[in-house]
Amino acid sequence: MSRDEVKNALLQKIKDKTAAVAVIGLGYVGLPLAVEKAKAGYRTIGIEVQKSKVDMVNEGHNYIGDVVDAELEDLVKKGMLSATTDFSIVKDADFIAICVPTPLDDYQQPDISYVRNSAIDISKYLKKGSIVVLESTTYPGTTEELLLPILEEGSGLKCGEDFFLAYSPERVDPGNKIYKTKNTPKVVGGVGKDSTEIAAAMYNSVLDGCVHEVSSPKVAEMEKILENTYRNINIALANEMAIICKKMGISIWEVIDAAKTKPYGFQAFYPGPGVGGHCIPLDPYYLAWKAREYDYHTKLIETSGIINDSMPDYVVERASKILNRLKKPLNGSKILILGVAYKQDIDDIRHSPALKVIEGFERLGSIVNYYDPYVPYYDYKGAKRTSIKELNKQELQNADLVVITTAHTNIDYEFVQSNSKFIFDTKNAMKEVENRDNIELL
Ligand code: SAJ
Repeated sequence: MSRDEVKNALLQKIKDKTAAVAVIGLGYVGLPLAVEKAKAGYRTIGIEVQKSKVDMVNEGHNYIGDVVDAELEDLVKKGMLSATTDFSIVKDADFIAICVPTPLDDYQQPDISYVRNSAIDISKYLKKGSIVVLESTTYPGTTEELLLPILEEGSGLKCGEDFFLAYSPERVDPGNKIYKTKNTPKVVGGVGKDSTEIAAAMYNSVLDGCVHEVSSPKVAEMEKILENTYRNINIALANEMAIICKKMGISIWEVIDAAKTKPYGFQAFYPGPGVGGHCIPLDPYYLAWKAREYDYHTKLIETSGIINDSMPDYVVERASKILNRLKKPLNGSKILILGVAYKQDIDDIRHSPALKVIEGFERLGSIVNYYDPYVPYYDYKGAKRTSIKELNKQELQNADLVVITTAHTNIDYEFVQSNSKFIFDTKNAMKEVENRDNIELL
């Protein structure tokens, strides 16, 4: 088959929905994507290393907040969606999406091993006339410099002739009630025009949001890094402004609300105990690492990381001053932490700054309990912790200081205010509470 025949055959399969889809990694990105592809009519198989997740999917049991339980169950029952740990199903796959983690190692260097290992496993079974699309956030160059050679060498196929390759960054915002996988615009950059066209055709057939085509995978990789670095740096700005405002006796929260009245040229970011999640605190370091290959040091990224990473200790320092005013040493004081998830109304604690705040208090001898309705227990650095069962009057009055680190919206903050000795609110979660006598804001 000529290259055009290979391309047109794949485009036809996408058009008539006979293309077989494989999604590597069934996490907060992969499972919603697999569900959307199956809903669009493509028989979809998720390849997941964790057997427990494979079993849950095959039993029709959902484990991702952004996926509708009944939809997943129905798709599995109909045979449109299934999961496996076996990569050999790639031999029958026409569209293969890689949605695996791209974490940092202990030295803040990219850990690209999940992407590399997925590519190696795919290359063993990759068939002629298929397309591979990487969705994981990564440094510019990953698709062409890392993925492409592994797929060609392992399969003996030629990219752009026998198979196609593209990058299309995931844009999942866990817990976002408005923007989901289906209605969020998608950027696509292929290795050559044909790869871009094929990848765009697949996303257009599945998603409602617009598909924005760019000239190369590098552009798509870099735009995703820009999205998240933009957030990281602006959060650092909000944090630094909060520190300055405190010194000047100005409310940062009032300042931001005032700045927000500007209808153009300003987007509000808010200070907090630090930056959590699996993207914002990590992704900028993928760029910082790659930039050094070009003898460039990303000063702004490094500085924003230093500011954001200093916030947990700043929260502990501020709390110690509050307790000092109450004539209570930090050492031996009872602290109740409200919220350990990395952001409101979700159950994910990855890189959550609240965990570092708790560590900071305990290092100075405080006795710390936490309450998080989304996180009944967690393991952190080998220590298991359990949330207090109920946020009742006794638990609140028991605490010398209540520290709000995650602004969950399902907490009765009026009740918290009227039953606590003192509250340090680092997220302005209590903005609707009238009586401010025992509340201090970051
Ligand atoms: N945070 C602040 N101040 C702010 C905004 C956020 O302190 O003004 C903190 C949050 O509390 C959280 C962290 O920063 O700890 C990250 O917050 P986030 O809202 O960026 O949440 P993520 O990381 O779950 O989702 C982000 C997406 N968020 C939004 O676009 C709103 C988006 O950047 C990416 O699509 C996604 O990560 C990803 O997977 O890359």
